Amino acid sequence: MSPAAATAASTATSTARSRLTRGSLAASLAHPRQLAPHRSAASARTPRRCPPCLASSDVSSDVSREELVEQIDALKRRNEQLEAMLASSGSASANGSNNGSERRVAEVKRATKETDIRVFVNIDGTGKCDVATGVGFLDHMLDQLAKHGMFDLEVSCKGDLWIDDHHTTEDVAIALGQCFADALGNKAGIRRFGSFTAPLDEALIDVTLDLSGRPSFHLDGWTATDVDRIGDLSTQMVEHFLHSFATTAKATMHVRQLAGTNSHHIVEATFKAMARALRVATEYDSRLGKDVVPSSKGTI
Ligand SMILES: [Mn+2]
Repeated sequence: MSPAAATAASTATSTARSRLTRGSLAASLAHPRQLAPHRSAASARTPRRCPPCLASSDVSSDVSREELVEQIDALKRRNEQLEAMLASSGSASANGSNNGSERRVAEVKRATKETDIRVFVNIDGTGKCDVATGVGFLDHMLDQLAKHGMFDLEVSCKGDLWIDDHHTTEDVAIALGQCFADALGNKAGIRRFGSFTAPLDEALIDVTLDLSGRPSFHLDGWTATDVDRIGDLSTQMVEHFLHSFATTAKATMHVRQLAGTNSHHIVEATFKAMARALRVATEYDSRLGKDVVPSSKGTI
């Protein structure tokens, strides 16, 4: 039975009940000709069209009031189940990621003597971010990546910060790049290329990337390293992070500073531009079949 039919049954039943006078209610429910006139040859006085769902149900002339109420309740429950099924099937097709069958998510766990890391990425996310690396400014940058890339991102890292921020920053980048590579799979149907120029006050940073399968990283005119540290993150490690990410994500990535003097602005604009460029490159191309790899070679 369709949800519409179930709704019709419920509505028709309540309509039938509302037409009964108060005095005849019990008797009429005990003899439910008004609900199922087609079952009663003697009910020529009340020729009414029978709802299709009642026609197929087991309403009979000797059914009790309690049984009728049970049947009505069962119809309502079935109606709710069907509506829930309809709602869930609707959201699944609206998601439509990875040929409509697979979610573009990945998790990487990486444990060494230097760091113990878990990273989870949902490419088709909403920008939810739950990160704790122990390096505050790195957490802030990962939040930019999630928010502006519309990725859901979870990162936890217990690193050897008593030494410095090097292993933590580098290994988070390695796990993150691996997550993107894993979640994107064969990259069928995606745009593959992405480019974005992000301003932040005086800073203007362009990130152009190609999820090419060939790791290549280039940094041009980038002056954030004019200062040694931003908060608890050494600026040299930002370059190392970007390079490590591009390597494990197997992406070609160019970062160009077009303007900027404040290192905090330069780094933050870099992550925002990278997030937006990644968002474009990982999104599905509506003109490309979802099983088509965007490469003249046929594989990336
Ligand atoms: Mn290193």
